[in-house]
Amino acid sequence: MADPVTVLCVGLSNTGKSTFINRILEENTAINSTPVSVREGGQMTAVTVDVHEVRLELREPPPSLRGRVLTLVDTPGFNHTDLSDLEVWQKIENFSSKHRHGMNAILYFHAMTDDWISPQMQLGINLLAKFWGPDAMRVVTIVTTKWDLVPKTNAQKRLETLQAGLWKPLLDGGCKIEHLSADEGSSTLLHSILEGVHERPVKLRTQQGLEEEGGHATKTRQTWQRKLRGRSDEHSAALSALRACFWPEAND
Ligand SMILES: Nc1nc2c(ncn2[C@@H]2O[C@H](COP(=O)(O)OP(=O)(O)O)[C@@H](O)[C@H]2O)c(=O)[nH]1
Ligand SMILES: [Mg+2]
Repeated sequence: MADPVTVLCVGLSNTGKSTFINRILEENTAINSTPVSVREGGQMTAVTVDVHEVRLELREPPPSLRGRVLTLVDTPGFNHTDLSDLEVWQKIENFSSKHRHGMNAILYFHAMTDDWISPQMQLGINLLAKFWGPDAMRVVTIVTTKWDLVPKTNAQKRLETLQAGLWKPLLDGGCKIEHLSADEGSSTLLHSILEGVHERPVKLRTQQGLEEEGGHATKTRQTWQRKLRGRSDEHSAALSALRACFWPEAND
């Protein structure tokens, strides 16, 4: 049987990853797939705690993908309410390292309503660039969402700032950008991504034999593990402080 085509969706929480996947599910034939949870009306409830795979058959696949199962992978975002950035990354890393075919496409979601470059946004981009490596940029597409919630000129300005700064290393590596409209467009976008899908999927660099890179990748990995652990500690400290504030008796 032909290998499945795997599309990994990553990005901060609340950027529209699960909504995108659910729209595709509505329009195609799902195989063993249940919809993924979406934040109702943008409420701050915690959703998508685990990496979640949905498998489906496309109603009208591009000719090169006929007869192949499509797997869409939803992931919890950085800045998650209930998970530290380290836990989020470990879940993504764990999933990717078990997925022996690698990823045919990686979609990095960005909400145009996010009007500042948060540390988590920076972290997500860095992990993408460092761990998937420069060769992976050929399968990465930045998907921008929530255009309907921001005045067009503001969004355009934000986009230019991101392209010239935070996203530049990805774009220089050949990563593409697609804009997703709120009401329609998920299937159109998926089709355009699948038409350019690479037969040579990418794997996490850590999977490819660290010795090839003369230990450089190991060092990169250790540095990022340290940074993530630092963020994880901050997260735990913040939660303890909140707990102490709201439920002081719990600390007695
Ligand atoms: N207005 C608007 N809301 C959106 C759009 N995309 C997603 N949402 C809403 O944003 C919230 C977060 O979406 P969700 O898919 O759960 O984000 P995730 O955390 O990245 O999976 C939900 O309430 C969605 O209905 C969009 O393009 N426009
Ligand atoms: Mg989600």
